[in-house]
Amino acid sequence: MTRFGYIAIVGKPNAGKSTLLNAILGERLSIVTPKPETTRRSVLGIYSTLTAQMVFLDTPGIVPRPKFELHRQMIGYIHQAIEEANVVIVLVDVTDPLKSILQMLDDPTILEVRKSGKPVILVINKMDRLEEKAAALPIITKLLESGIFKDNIAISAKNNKFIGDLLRLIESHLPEGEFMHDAEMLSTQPQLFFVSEFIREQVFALFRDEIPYSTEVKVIKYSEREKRKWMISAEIIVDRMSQKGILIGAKGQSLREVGSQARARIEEHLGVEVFLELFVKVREEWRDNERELRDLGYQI
Ligand SMILES: Nc1nc2c(ncn2[C@@H]2O[C@H](COP(=O)(O)OP(=O)(O)OP(=O)(O)O)[C@@H](O)[C@H]2O)c(=O)[nH]1
Ligand SMILES: [Mg+2]
Repeated sequence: MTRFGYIAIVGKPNAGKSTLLNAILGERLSIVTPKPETTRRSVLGIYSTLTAQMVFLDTPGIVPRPKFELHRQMIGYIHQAIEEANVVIVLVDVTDPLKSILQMLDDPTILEVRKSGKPVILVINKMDRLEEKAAALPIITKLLESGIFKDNIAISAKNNKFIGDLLRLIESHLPEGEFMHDAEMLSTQPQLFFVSEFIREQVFALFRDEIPYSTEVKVIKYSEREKRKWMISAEIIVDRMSQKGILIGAKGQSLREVGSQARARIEEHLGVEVFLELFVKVREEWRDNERELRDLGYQI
């Protein structure tokens, strides 16, 4: 007998959802930064053992007050993942104030989880940041009072602690079923998507303030070449003219830095050498423009 199912990983921005997906897969598939709202659309990662295949959906963080159409799209991805899921993981940063964690439990996305009747696992993350592990107990007790959760477990995604136990717990809640994908397969999303994400990751890493949040990346050329470096061109899109100069930097220094860091990540992921060409384009207010968002691949 084998088990197969979809698992949605949901939670507040910065809880460590993408870090958890990467810890499970043993691969840096989903981009991680110290800034909240890094993930903007779901990232699909497949984890296979001899007895189970688990398709994880790492979702954008639950934004309580959507400001732009982009945020509404992000929330749409969370709803979609919950709808597809057989099991839902609610990931909580143990260092977050209890009040804001409890507020999250009243978010429409979590209310949908409640209504669905699907098994929900409370996963307490960042346990490495607690000197006294027992300090998590009152938080866990309070969260369990909500009656949402079937199970709970405390982990450290960053330090790979208790990930095996979590996987066993998930497996016990999965329905019986045949594998839908080859056991070696890591994702069904196109490489183009991951390439654009690795570039965006560097914009998050290297710029401050509103720049990362005003930026999107679109790959415009992707050619796999025999015996030569692969050729990738991408546009970094900003929503105001004044941001273009900041991204490029004096004598193009900043953009070159983004390019060289992103190229290293892309080469590591694809396992080939690439030539990466970046352009900065202004698309005024793209975050609030449905047509622009669709062109950038948002599909909700
Ligand atoms: N100390 C510690 N830090 C962690 C842990 N897990 C994640 N982090 C850090 O928390 C920050 C956010 O991690 P992400 O994985 O990007 O969080 P996320 O939930 O995907 O965030 P969004 O995509 O913005 O919703 C990063 O700096 C991670 O290194 C953990 O177990 N311990
Ligand atoms: Mg994320």
